[in-house]
Order: sequence, then structure tokens, then C-alpha cells
Amino acid sequence: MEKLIITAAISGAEVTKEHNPVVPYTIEECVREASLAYKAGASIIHLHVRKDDGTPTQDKNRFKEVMDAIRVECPDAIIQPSTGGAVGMTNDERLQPTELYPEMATLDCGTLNFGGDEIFENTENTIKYFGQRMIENNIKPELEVFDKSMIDMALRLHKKGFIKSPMHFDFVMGVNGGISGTLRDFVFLRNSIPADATYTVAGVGRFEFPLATAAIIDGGHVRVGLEDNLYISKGVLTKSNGELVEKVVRLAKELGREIATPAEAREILGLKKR
Ligand code: KMH
Ligand code: ZN
Repeated sequence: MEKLIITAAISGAEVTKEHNPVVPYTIEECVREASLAYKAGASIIHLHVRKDDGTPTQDKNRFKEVMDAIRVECPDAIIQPSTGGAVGMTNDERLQPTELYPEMATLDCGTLNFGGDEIFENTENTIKYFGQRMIENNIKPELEVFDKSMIDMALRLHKKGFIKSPMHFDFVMGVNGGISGTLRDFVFLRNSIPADATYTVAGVGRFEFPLATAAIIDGGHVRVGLEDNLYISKGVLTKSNGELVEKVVRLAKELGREIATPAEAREILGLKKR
């Protein structure tokens, strides 16, 4: 079985220090959280950035500052900026980090309810626009799917040339508005992607570690982090992204799965270090 790629989604755009005081806002805090996750075994850092007061931003200069600072502590980590940003941002605002030519970036594959009155909007034309930009800039998209229909959308746009093979998916499961985090739905998603595709799973909240375990057994990959889950165990806030990654590493060891280094993750995903 392939080695396990662990992604740490260290910050997100929705969670705040009121939810867990270790949610990073400043550059120093982002470096601390990325570095703890990297040292624990994460090879990919999925990144959202904030202003110092915690407001999410897709500002290219802020991304550059944070990414440069993370690279000092985590020289070979794969840094994967979000192009999802935060609900309500415009497409061009969201696409700014692609101007930094990262190896990877997220590509969200559909619209969904995102709690309360929030709608995370990704029309078909938006997905085409983002896909085209990533092809032009030689950026490997991580296809964020919050529901089965989004896999179908990605497959259709792949046929039309907006997404290249081999595709890499992130099953984001358990968002209030998306697919549930049950094992039944995990099997449904993993059986719906092409044979040459890879996937990682991001279980939201209490689904994080059960779905990580399923992916470890299945030969998939795992995403954890404060963006998706604030707790190390029921009712106990995690001390860091590093602690969440350490738990995945322990589960993988128990189940006989080795952890991929960043170089091995690049090999598995077909990335070229920039
Ligand atoms: N913050 C969400 C609205 C992504 O990173 O591409 C979108 C998100 C997905 O987190
Ligand atoms: Zn994200």
C-alpha cells in the first residue's frame, strides 16, 4: 500500500480563537501551527490566511508572507493555498494565491449550504474558470468535494478539459449542508472516483478520526486540522495542529501504514517541487 500523506488544515476561515485559542491568525502563529504539524508528520499544509485580527483574507501579499515564513521552518513541506477562501468572496479575490504559482491549490467543485444563511457558491462556470487558471499556471488542483454530485461535476469538467488526470480529491465529509460523515457515505465517495485518482478525507468535527481510520485502512490519505475539528477527543480541545497529526500517525502505526515524507507525497501526487 502507498505511504500515507497527511495534510494539516491549520487555520481555515470559519473557526476563531473563541472556538479554540490556538487557531492561528498572525504570521508567527501560522508558522508555529504549520511547524508543529510538519514535525509530527504532515507533508501538506492546507492554508488559509487571516489579518492579525482574525479576518480571513485572500490577499496575495499576505499569502506570500505566510508561505515564505512557513518555508523557513518547514523547507520541503507542500504548501497548498485555499482558493475557497471564505463565504462571500469574489472569484478573483479567491484566486489571488494562484499568482504565487504554488504546487497545489484547492478547487471547490460545487455550491452548498454552509450553515445558517451562508451559501458557499461555486457555479459550473466558476469551477471551469478556476480549473483553467490552474492548468495555465501548472498547479495541481485538490478537488474539494462536499457531496457525491461534486465528484460527478469534476468528472464532467475533466472530460471537457478543465481538469487533468490523475485527479486528486478531498472528500470533505460532515459539513452541515454536505454529505454526512458516515462510513456508508465514505464508501460511496471512494467508489465513485476513477481508478487512477487519489483521495484524502477530511472528516468534520467528530467524524475526523473515524474517517481518518477508514482512509488509512483503505489506502487513501488523511486531512486533519483546526479548520475541520477543534478537539483531540470528545470534549477536549486540541493543544495544536501537531497534536491532531500525532494522533493520525499513532493510528497509522497501529494499522501498519507508513507515513509519506514530503518528497514521497510529491511522488505519489505527481508534483514537482518549485
Ligand atoms: N472556507 C470555505 C468557505 C477550500 O479551502 O477550498 C471553503 C474552504 C474550501 O475552506
Ligand atoms: Zn480550506
